[in-house]
Amino acid sequence: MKFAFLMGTAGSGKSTLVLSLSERISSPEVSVATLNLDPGVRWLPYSPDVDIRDYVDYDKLVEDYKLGPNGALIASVDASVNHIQEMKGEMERIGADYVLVDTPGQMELFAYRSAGRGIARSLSDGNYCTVFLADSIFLNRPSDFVSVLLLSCSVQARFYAPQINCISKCDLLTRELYERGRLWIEDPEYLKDDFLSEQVDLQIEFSERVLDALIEMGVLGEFIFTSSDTGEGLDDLYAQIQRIHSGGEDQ
Ligand SMILES: Nc1nc2c(ncn2[C@@H]2O[C@H](COP(=O)(O)OP(=O)(O)OP(=O)(O)O)[C@@H](O)[C@H]2O)c(=O)[nH]1
Ligand SMILES: [Mg+2]
Repeated sequence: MKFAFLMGTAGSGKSTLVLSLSERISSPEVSVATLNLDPGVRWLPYSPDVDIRDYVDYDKLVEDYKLGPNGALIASVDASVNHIQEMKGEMERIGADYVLVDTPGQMELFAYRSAGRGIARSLSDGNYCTVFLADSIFLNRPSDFVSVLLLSCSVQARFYAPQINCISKCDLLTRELYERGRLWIEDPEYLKDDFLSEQVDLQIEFSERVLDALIEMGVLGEFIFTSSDTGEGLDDLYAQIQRIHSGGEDQ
């Protein structure tokens, strides 16, 4: 089983992409299972084959420990670790070729707590990649996009797994923003020019160094524009997942 963990900014379209990508990948030859790891989610656009909510009761944690919404989410994600073997057993019984994993809306709960990486590694026996979704709204301003590049890097640094970056919901971009975004990704010098012209004096040196480091790390040039609405980029995304899993890049 090959796992892809979808992570990204809140509301970036992770759950919807689990549905659209699973529909795109599924065929008589290729089977796909879905796994929901968001313990607090009320409604999902798909019916998960395996669901953390069957093991961890978010509402009960709120009640029993008098936790606020974020405290209960943290406790829920941490409690998920105790159920890895049961979820793994369920996944093995299903025996799909690919498992698409939906993660909590509050990205930091999964990405930045040790529970997240532990769950990813144990569930998949290290056979996983991460898919980072940057909402297309972050293409509105150069500084927004640079911030989301930093987020993408931080996920990469945490999981240290092969990572695919996507600009999600690209159908919502105006033609102008879409083309400017593509230009930024294809030639970082355009992003640098636009980014630096947006900064005020004191920020320029710091900003330039941050962006130079991102460019040097090669984070740009690897973003796929995806849309669950129009299906744009889904074939590319699947091809990248296949390439990672067949190319010996597994962790
Ligand atoms: N136009 C458009 N809307 C989308 C797309 N993908 C998701 N949405 C909408 O964006 C909203 C959030 O989508 P979700 O799939 O719930 O996003 P999420 O990242 O799982 O959200 P959280 O788990 O709450 O962080 C919903 O209203 C979706 O219908 C897309 O490709 N295009
Ligand atoms: Mg979601």
